[in-house]
Amino acid sequence: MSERTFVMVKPDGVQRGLVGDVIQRIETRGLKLVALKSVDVGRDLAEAHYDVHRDKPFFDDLIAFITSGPVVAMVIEGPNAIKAVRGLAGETDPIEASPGTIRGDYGLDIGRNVIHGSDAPETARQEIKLWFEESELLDYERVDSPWLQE
Ligand code: DAT
Ligand code: MG
Repeated sequence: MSERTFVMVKPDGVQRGLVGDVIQRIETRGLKLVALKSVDVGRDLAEAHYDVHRDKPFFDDLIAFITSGPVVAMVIEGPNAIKAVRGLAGETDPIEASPGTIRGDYGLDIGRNVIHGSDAPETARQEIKLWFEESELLDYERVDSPWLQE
């Protein structure tokens, strides 16, 4: 079943020059880029995005981090895209993330974990709506799709 997910390269990933690597992993996995933009995240957008974590002790640090520099925001589509991207990302805490995952290859600290990916279909819908206008989401087929899916 094809689905869409919201993906973000966080400010640490942008500053460390990891945007291309993250996108390459997503593309070569066979997932489709539906939308892509750089965003200077303001406080309102950051708080809306992380609203579910508002009461957590790390909330203020999380907002400070995510507003500390540009991010790259994406909508990614494909079969089980949510699970596929979460798998590419690895565990939330990079120390627990397997080598071969983005966080396992590039992270050491839970507060600098390079990438965000939506965790469920409803969250994905909310996050895509929060970050993108409907007109920014492209509708096209990858020419290699018959070679990616039976
Ligand atoms: P994920 O990003 O894997 O979906 P999450 O939604 O639980 O993880 O948390 C959102 C972000 O908040 C996470 O990427 C990093 C930060 N975070 C989570 N738990 C944390 C903790 N215990 N201490 C510091 N930061 C934390
Ligand atoms: Mg999450």
